[in-house]
Amino acid sequence: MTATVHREPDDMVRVLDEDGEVVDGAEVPDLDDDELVEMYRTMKLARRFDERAVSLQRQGRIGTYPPLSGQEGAQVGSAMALGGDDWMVPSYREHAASLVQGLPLKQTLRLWMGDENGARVPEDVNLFTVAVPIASQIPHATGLAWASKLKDEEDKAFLCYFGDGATSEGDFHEGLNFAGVFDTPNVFFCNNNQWAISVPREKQTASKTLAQKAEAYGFEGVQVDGMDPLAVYAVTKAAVEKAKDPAEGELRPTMIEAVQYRFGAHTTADDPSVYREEEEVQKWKAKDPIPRLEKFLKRTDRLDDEAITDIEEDVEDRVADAIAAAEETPRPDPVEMFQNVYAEMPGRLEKQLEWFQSIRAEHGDEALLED
Ligand SMILES: Cc1ncc(C[n+]2csc(CCOP(=O)(O)OP(=O)(O)O)c2C)c(N)n1
Ligand SMILES: [Mg+2]
Repeated sequence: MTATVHREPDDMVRVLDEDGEVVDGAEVPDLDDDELVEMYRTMKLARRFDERAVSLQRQGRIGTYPPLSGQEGAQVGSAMALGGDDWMVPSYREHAASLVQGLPLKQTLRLWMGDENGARVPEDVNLFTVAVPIASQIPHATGLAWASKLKDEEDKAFLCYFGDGATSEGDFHEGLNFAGVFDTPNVFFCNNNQWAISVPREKQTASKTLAQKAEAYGFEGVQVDGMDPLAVYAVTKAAVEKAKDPAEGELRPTMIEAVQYRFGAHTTADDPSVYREEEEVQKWKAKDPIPRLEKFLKRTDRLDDEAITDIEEDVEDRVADAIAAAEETPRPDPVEMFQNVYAEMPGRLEKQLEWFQSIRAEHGDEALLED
């Protein structure tokens, strides 16, 4: 299996072609029928969740939302490759990966509805909180993995997600450099979705691939077709295994560049038609990971139209339940904005809180909250 990560950085790993056929020489990863169908179901759930979340934002029921459509294969494929003791360190678009790791969809909705409690990860879920400052989670992931190594744990890998844009940040280089030097059990997973808001991949770096940047830090970088969930699963699994149990003379970390596309806007605050051509979007939509896996599962008799209808009904219900649960949750008290930032509130924040309480007393909560 580790052969998957030992290759040239531009030798892209593929299992399924755009028609869901297994490409020549590729091996379907070792997942049983139920797991393969579960992969499909989770990708469909993520897609439907995404559509509904964008619609909720348009209706004013969510503040801002970063859509993931197009990226389901990379998220679900990689997250399914983690074992029960492994950790996930996300960026801000990993709603599907976080779901696989155990974060309820309701929590993701609460967060983007502006409730910090949405970022409260359940105690038994090995997941870090959403990181919006680009690349800031990368040194955190290296630190976590280093701490684990210093404690001689040896049974945990730390998977960290970030975007193509993040590879231009100092934190990316510092995080990967330390990972190489301290030989930490990390998997750095770059979701190269071709755009960093309006900045295209070509403006991000003159390097031929993003994966090759890992070579400068002494460990493997590998490209994978990020719209092929089976290829993503295989590569991530191999990288996780290497992180925990490297061969003689081999370093633990790997950087995976998952080449993919975001079909929608960067966030609901963005209009992508201003900076990219519809033709480009259509070109990538032909690579959609969901019909690709569906065709493969149908052809190999693991899925039929009846099962797909059942999955679609189940997905609809689960998304509706998550939305109802999120909307039924009592709104947080506005003073929570001031809490949980510092262990001890600094004077200037105390002053702002006092001022906030005074205008609240003067005008009443009705004037502060939207309808
Ligand atoms: C340090 C920092 N600088 C700028 C921003 C504003 N910002 C938010 S998302 C983004 C683009 C990130 O692109 P990429 O890393 O490719 O991730 P993607 O959103 O495409 O998944 C920028 C510049 C930020 N959040 N943090
Ligand atoms: Mg990007």
